[in-house]
Amino acid sequence: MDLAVQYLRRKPTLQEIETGWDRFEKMQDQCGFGELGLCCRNCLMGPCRINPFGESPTRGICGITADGIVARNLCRTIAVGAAAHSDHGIHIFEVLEKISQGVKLKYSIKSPQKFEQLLKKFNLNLDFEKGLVELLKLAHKAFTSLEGAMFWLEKTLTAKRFAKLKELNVIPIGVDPTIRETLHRTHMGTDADYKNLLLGAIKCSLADFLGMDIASNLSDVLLGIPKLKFSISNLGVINAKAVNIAVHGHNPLVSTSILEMTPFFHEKAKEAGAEDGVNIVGICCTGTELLLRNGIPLATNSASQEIAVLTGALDAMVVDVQCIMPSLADVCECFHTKLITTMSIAKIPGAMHVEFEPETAEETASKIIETAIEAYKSRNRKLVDIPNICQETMVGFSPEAIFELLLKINEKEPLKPFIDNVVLGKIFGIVLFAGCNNYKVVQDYNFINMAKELARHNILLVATGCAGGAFGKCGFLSPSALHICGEKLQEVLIELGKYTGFNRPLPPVWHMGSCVDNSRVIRILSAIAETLEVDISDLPVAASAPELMSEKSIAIGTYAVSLGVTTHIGVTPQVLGGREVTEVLTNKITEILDAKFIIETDPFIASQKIIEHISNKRKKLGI
Ligand code: NFS
Ligand code: SF4
Repeated sequence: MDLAVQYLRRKPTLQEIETGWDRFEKMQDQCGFGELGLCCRNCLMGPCRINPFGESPTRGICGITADGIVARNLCRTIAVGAAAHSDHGIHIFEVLEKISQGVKLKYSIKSPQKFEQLLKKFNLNLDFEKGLVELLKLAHKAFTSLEGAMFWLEKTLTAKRFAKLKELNVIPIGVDPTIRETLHRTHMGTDADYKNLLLGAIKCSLADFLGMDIASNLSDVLLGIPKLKFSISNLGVINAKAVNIAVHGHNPLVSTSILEMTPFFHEKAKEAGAEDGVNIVGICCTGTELLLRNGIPLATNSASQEIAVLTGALDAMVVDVQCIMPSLADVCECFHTKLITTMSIAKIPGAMHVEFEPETAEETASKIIETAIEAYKSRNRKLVDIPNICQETMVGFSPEAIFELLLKINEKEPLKPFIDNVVLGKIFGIVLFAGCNNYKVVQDYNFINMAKELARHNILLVATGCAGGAFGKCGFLSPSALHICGEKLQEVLIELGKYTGFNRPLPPVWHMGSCVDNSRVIRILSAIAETLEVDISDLPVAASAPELMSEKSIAIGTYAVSLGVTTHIGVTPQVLGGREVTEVLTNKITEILDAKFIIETDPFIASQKIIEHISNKRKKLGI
C-alpha cells in the first residue's frame, strides 16, 4: 500500500536484491500442520503431527490430543512474548537502579512528574531518593513474586476486573516466575488439559501486561512522558544531504544516547561533505519511542525495514532487540550501509557489533555516529534514490497528554467531556490498533481499510507499534486526514484541537506509543471504566491486530481479551487445528472474561464485526 515501498521494490536496478516479500514467495506453500498449530517437537520422540481431518494419527506419540498440542504451543508463544517485553523492562529498571545507587551515568530522570505520579499511585509518601529506591523495590517484587504482582495489578486494573482475575486464579506469580511456570507446564508429560493450559495462557499474558506496564512506566520516568507534537513519517524523511542513521528495534536506551550525542557530530559530518549534518530516523518501535518523545521522524514500519536501505542513503542502521530481520546484513552489503548490532543477546552474522552498556553509553553512541560518518564518505551517489514521500504526523498521545488536554475543558472532571461525547454517540466507540506487519497481508492494507471503515462510523482510533507506523506513513496521523471520519467524530476532533495550542484538529488516529505502551491504553480504559463504575468489558471498545506477526503480539492480544477488550486478529493464528481451543478463544471464553477473539482476515468483514460488537456494548449500557 505504501507508494515509497512500491517504488523502490519495483525499481529495475534493485530487482536482484532479495527482500522479505521474495522470501515469502519462495516459502509457499507453507506447512499446513504448522499453520493449524498441529505439530509438536517438545520432545525427542517427535516431531509429531496430528491429522487435521480427524483421521489417524489423532494423538502425539505421548498421547496428547490436538487441542492439548495447540494450547501448549500457544502457551509457549505467549511466554516468549512476555519474556521479550519483561527483558526490555529489566533493561530500563537496571538503569534506574544504578541511578538510585548513585552510579554516574549519562541518563537522569527526565520526568519527575511521572515519578511523583507513580509514588502517589503506590502510596509512597517519600522524598526523591527513598522514593526511587522503594518504587524500584515494588517493580522488582512485581517481577518476582505473587504478592508484588497482585499489588501492582490491583493498583492498575479496575476493581471488577482484578476481582474476576483473582477468582479465576490467573494472577501471575510475578512476571519471571510465571514465564518459568508456563514453560514448565508445556514440558512433555506435564499439563495435558487444554482448558487448564488456556488458563495458563491467560495467566502468562497477564505477566506480559505486568512486565510491559512496568517497562512503559519506568521508561517514562527515565526518558520523559510523550507530549503532543508534530513530526513526519515515511522514507522521504531520509535526507540525501545528511549522514543518515536509522535506529531500529525496541530498546530506547541505545537510540536515545545516539540522539543526545548527535549535536556534537554535526560539524564533523559537514566536514565530510554532508551539508545537513547528522539525521536520525526511526524504524519499528525504537523509532516510535524517539518519535513520541523527541519528534524524531519515522522512516518505516516492520515489513519494509529492508526497503529503507534500498534508498542508498542510509549510512548506518543501528539495531538493538526484536523484529530486526537478519537479512538486513545482506541488503546492507549491497550498499555502503553499516549494520551495527548493540546488544549482547542480538548479534547478526555480517554486522558490526558495538556493545552497549549504560555506563559507556556516550562512548558507544559516539563510536556509532563516527562509524556512520566514515561510511558516508564511501556513499555511492549514483545509488541514492529517496522517494519524496513523507506525511505530517501528529503524535504523543500519552494518557498524561490526553488528560492535560481534557483538564483544559473540565478542570474538575477531566474525563467528563470525553465520556459525554461517547454517550451522545459523537464518539461511537474506541478501537485500538496494535501489532505488526505480516507478509501474509499486503503491507498496511488491513490497517488502512479498517481505519477508514471504523473512522467513517465515528469510531475513535488509537494506535501503537507498527500500526502507528502504518498510519503515520499513509497520513492518518495528520489533522489533514480528518475527512476519513464521520461528521460527528470530526466535530469532536475539531473541538478538542482547540485546546492543544496548535490551532489544528486532532488526527483521526491517536498514536500512543510503541508496543510496550499498549499498557497506556489499558490505563486510560481502566480510568474511564472506573469513572463509570463499570468494567473495561462493558465499554464500547475493541482492539485489532490486523497484520500481527510476532509472539509479542499474541501475548498482547491475549491479555487484551483477559482484561475485557474483545480483540480482532487479521492473520490466521496457529490454533485452528484445535477445534475446542478455537471454540473457547472465539466464543466460550466470553463466559469467563466477557471478551473474546474475533478471527477474520477480511478487513471489511472484520470492521463490520467490530462495529456490531461496539453497538452491542452501547445497547447494554443503554446509550
Ligand atoms: Ni510490536 Fe514493535 Fe512492529 Fe510488531 Fe515488532 S516492531 S513491539 S512486534 S513488528 S508492532
Ligand atoms: Fe510428540 Fe508428545 Fe513429544 Fe510432543 S511431547 S513431540 S506430541 S511425543
